[in-house]
Amino acid sequence: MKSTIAQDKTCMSVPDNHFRRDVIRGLSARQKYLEPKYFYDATGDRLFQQIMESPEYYLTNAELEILQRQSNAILGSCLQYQRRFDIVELGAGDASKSLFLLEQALQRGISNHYYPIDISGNVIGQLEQNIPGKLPGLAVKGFTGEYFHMLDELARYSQGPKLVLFLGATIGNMQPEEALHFCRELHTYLNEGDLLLIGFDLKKDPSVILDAYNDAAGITREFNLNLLRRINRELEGNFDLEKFRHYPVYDPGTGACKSYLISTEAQKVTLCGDTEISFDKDEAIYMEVSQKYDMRQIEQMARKSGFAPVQHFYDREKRFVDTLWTVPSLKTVLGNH
Ligand code: AVI
Repeated sequence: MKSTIAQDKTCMSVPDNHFRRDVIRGLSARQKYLEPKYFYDATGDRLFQQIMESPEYYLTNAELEILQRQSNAILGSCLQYQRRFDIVELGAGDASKSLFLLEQALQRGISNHYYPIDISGNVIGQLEQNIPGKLPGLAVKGFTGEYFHMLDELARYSQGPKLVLFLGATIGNMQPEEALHFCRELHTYLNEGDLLLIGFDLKKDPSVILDAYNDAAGITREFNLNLLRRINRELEGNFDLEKFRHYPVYDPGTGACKSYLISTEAQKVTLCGDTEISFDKDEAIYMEVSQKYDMRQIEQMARKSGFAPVQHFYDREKRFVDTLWTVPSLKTVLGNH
């Protein structure tokens, strides 16, 4: 399979930004790819909301059930390590799940500071506006930007013990090695006794997983195609969406559920005025991984990144887990070797 790619020549009408550079780099690679963070423009946000409400996408309800039913137990477990702590959330979104935990933590006098971090300023603005009305007494200070940059910022506001939430199986959108690297880096921002509650989607019946990324109403298909639409709009692209097919695959051996867009014919697409991308018939654009884990892999990831697993919280059907990890004391770490 051979495809020819013209170099990006500077086109004045399309600004030279990260999106432009990342799209051109991805579509010029041998295995073409697009970065999933770019799914989330205003239409992408709306489509993702619809995915979460679709009957096939079990992840959101499974995790909601965990937070609804077990927030008290989660906090009980945290109390073994800290009497009071600030709650930090990475990728807070609308915080609809974390609200259960925040409410219990506030009522029990365990926490009255919530620091949501999100890449979207819109999301943070909404949280700062809405949460104080729902949970009076909870101080909310949001941060807009990349997680680790914002954790650096946060250090100026919160120096005490922390519970960090990283929910929604967002870690699944990283390859396993990348996820491990991410957890290691997160560990460097935390202190002994700090806590991390992290959501993983679990390996299960492969057809249940595949259906979640191939819903009958075609919302996930639209969600993927919308990124081509975004390229058309923001980078003066001319993708014909009719000529790309949504193709998700799940490998029960590795736990990787990957989404591709397949070019249904040989074609050329132009971006940014004069950058030409050639597609062979049946050539794939790799769009996203949604990695599934088993508990052995999760515990291994905790230990390899310097955390100690504390307790696992499952939904009733054991489809999903929110697992609580802590930063152990150096004494404990050395004692284990
Ligand atoms: C955000 N993330 C955890 C979703 C997932 O399940 O990987 C994104 C998604 N992509 C298609 N459907 C949902």
